[in-house]
Amino acid sequence: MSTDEFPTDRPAVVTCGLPYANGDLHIGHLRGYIGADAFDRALRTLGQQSAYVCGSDMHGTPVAVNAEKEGVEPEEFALRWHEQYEETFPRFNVEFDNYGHTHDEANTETTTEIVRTLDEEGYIYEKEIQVAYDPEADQYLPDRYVEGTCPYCGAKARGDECDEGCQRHLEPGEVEDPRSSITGNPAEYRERAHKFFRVSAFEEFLTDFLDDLEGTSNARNQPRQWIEEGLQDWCITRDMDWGIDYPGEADDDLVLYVWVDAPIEYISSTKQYTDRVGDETYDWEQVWKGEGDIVHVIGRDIIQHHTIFWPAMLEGAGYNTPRAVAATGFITINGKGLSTSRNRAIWATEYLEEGFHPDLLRYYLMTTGGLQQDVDFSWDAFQETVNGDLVGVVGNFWYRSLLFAYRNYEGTPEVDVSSDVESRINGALEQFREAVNDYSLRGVGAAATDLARFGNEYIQRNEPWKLTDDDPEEAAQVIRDCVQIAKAVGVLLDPIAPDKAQALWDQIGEDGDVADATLEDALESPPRSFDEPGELFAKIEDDRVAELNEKLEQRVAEAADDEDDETESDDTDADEREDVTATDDLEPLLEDRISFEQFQELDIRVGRIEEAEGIEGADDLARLEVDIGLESRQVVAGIKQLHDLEELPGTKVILLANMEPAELFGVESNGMILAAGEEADLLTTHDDADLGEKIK
Ligand code: B3M
Ligand code: ZN
Repeated sequence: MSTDEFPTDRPAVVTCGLPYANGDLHIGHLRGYIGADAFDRALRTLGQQSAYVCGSDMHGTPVAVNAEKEGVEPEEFALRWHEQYEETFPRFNVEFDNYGHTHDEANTETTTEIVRTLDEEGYIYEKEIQVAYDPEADQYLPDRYVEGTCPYCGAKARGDECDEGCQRHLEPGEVEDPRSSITGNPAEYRERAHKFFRVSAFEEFLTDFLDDLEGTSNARNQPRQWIEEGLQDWCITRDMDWGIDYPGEADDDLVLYVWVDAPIEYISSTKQYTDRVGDETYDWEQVWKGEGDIVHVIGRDIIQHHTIFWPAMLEGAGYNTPRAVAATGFITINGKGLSTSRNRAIWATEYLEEGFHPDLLRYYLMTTGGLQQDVDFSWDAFQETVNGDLVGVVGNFWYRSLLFAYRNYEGTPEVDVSSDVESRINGALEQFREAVNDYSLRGVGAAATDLARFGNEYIQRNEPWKLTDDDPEEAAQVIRDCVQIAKAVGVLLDPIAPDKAQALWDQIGEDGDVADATLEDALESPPRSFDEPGELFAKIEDDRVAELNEKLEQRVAEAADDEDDETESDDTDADEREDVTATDDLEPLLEDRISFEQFQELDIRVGRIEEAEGIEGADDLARLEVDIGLESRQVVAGIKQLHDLEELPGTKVILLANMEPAELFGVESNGMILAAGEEADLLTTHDDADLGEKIK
C-alpha cells in the first residue's frame, strides 16, 4: 500500500452511493448509509479529520421512468423524494455533514467544469452510433427505456446495466433483442452523434490505481479483469431532456449520462460543506485536489462505475482519486432476495414505526454484514443479536457495573485502574484501530462487544458483591476497573450505536459528546460521581417477533396476489438486484472465471472430525479438531448453533488446508471446513477416499 494508516494528518471524506430519488428507502439502502456513517464516525474516533457527504441522485432514467408512471415532472418528483430522504437519514443516526442533490447549482457547475476540462484535455470525442428508438412512442430509448438480453452473460438486462446477471455496465446498442419498455415493441435503431469519454486512454493509470486501492477485495479484483478484457470508451450523453446539459450545446437535446454527474456530487457536496463551515475548518480543495483521503462506500453492483469510469474522470480532470472503495454485499430477507415489487423488504419508516431504536438495526447490520459481507435479515436473527449482544452482553455489563458503583460509591471509586485491565482496554483500542484500517465494521463492533464480554467475566470472576465487607479495597478496585471498561466500551461502540453510547456517556457523568471522544479518551478517568443509571437496552420478546414475522409474510403474500394482475417491469435499484425471478433464493453466479492453475492453488483435503466443542463466549463458533491424514488441524467453524456438536466426531469433511490461519475468540483456526448454505450442510465424500486425499 502506498498510503499510511488512519489516522493520517490529511482530511478524509467518506461518501456513500447516492440514492436515486425515486422511491421509499428500505433496509438495502440503509445498510450502505449506516455503513459509511459508522465508518466516518470510527475514523473520527481514531482522531482522523473526516467529513461524511452524500446527496440524492436526481437524474437519469431511474427517476424519469418512475416520474412518468406517476404523471409528474421528474424535477418535482425527485425533489419530493429528496426531501423525504433528508428527513429519514437522521432518524437512523445517519448524519451527513452535507446532503445535497445532483440537480442543484453546485453540482451543475462542478459537472460542467469537469466535462469541459476533459474535453479540453482531448479525452472527449464525438461518434455516430446506433441508438434505440421507439417509433410508436416517438422517442429515443436510453437506458431503462429499453430491455433485452445481456451480450456477456445472457441474462435479462436493461439498456445500460445487466442488473439481473453479471452486473456489467452496458453501452448504448449493446443489449441484444432490445424492446421498448414503454410499448413493448422491438426497438428500432437510428444513427445519432454522441459524446464519448476516452476511458481506454487510462488503462495504465487504472492498473496502478487498482494496485494501491484499499477497501474491499471485490472492488479491486473485478475491475482488474475488465481491464484485462480491454477497456471500451464510454458514451457520456443521452437523448433526454432531464439531466445536466452537455456543456456548450445547450440548444441540443443531449444531456449528460446520469453516471457522469452522479459521482461528481461527491465533490459538489464536499464543496457545499466547506462553504458552510469555512475552509479553515474543512477544506474541500485539499481533499479533492491536494492531499486527502477519499473513501467511497458503494453497492457491489456499481464497482465498475467507481473503479473504472470515476477514477479515470478524476485523473483526466486533475483531481485526486479515491484511497478506498468498499463495496457492500447484498441483502436478503429470510434468505430470499429483497424485492420492493413483492414487498419483501424492511422499509425504513416501517422499522421506525415498530418502535425499535435505530441503533439496534445499526448494530445488527454492521456486525452481521459490516461493509463487505452479504446480510440476511430476519426478525429472528435481529432478536437474537439484540438480546444476545446488546441486552445480554453490553447492556448487562453497563447496568450491573454502574449500578453497583452508584450504590456503593455514588460513582467511580477513587483508585487507579489496575494495570491488567488497562492493558485489556489497550488491546481493545488496538483491535478497533486495526479493524478501521481493514475497513471492517464487524471488527469495530467486535472490539466493543468483546470488551464488554470481558467486563462481564471480570465482574463475575471477582464477585465484588462478596468483597465489599471483607476486602473493601479490592471491591473498590474491581468496580473502578469496571467503570473504566464501561466507558471504553462506550467510546468503541459510538460509531455503530451513537445514541446508546451517548446515553452511557451521560450516565457516567461525562460532559459533552461521546462522538468527540477519541481512543485516548477511553482510558481517561470518568468523573468522580454519577447518578443512578438506567438500563439502556430492552429484550425483544418472542411474541413480538412472531407478530413481525406474520406481518411480513402477509404483505409478501398480498403483493404476490397483486402481481398476478400486473406484469409491469420492476423498478429495482442498487440494493435489490439479487431479485432474480426464478432463482431468487440463490446468489447470482460469479462472472469471473478462474484458471485451472488458480484452482490448484487451493489445497483441499479429505478430513475427519475428531473433536468438536463450543467456544466459550462465542454464540456461533465451535472448535474442531480435524484429522487430515498428514496431520491434525484445529479449525474454528461457525456451526455451533447449526449442528449437534456431540454427534460430529467421526464425520468425514472436506477441509481447505491452505487457508490463512486466523484467530477467533483467542482460538487459532488453521483451515476451513466446507459447507453449503445457511444451515452449513457439511461437504463430505461418498466412497472411501482416505484422510488427506486431495480434492481435484
Ligand atoms: N444512484 C444508485 C445505484 O445504482 C446510484 C448510485 C450513484 S453513486 C454516484 O446504486
Ligand atoms: Zn450480464
